[in-house]
Amino acid sequence: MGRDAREQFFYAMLDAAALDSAALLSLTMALLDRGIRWFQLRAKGLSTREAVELAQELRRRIPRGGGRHLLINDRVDVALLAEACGVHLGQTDLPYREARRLLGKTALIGLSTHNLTQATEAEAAGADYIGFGPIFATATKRDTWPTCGVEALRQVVSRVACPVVAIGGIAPHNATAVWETGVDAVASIGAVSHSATPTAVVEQLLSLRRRSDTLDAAEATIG
Ligand code: 3NM
Repeated sequence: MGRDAREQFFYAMLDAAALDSAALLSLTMALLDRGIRWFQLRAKGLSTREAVELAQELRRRIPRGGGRHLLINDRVDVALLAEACGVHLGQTDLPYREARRLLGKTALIGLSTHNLTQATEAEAAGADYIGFGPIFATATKRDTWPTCGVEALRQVVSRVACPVVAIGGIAPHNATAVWETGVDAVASIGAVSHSATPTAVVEQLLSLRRRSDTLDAAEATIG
């Protein structure tokens, strides 16, 4: 991913537990149309065969090039079979080093982290980016770590050099505080997937980022 993750700002989570395949594919197309370029398939409830088929469908819709990236949550086998760009791994998934051995040097590997120690370890291991969360309480992932809050996120953003993606309970009503930490991107499942107008929610999240940038610039001018 390198630093170009900083150009992206919204990291789309395609969760097969939140959307059926048709809705997931149609959301993907709508987000691609709006210029979103980072996508992660989270196919935890699907059989291996279903996960591979869905990943391959997504791959056809998210071809390489133009800065578009498809990553697969957890499943290195699915990523390889779908010729995805890489994987996103949690703390109890395959270790970074083993995933790198299977996927090779050019694959992208993102790591989920939940505190500063994990974040600095993930960066030292070589993660292309880290996910950090859950920032706020979320009903989407019940087996996750305690909420971290925005202050912990701010600390992580200031201490690691690799791109940081914030996740967990992020929605338009609380996103400004998240953007103000200087985080590179936000990810959301619930607020986007459960909305009747998911792309409008993404636009709102992105416009809150622009607004927090404008406020920063104004504060710097005022001193
Ligand atoms: N990972 P929401 S939280 C998939 O903290 C996932 O690593 C998390 O929450 C982590 O639906 C989470 O509120 C669920 O966007 C995403």
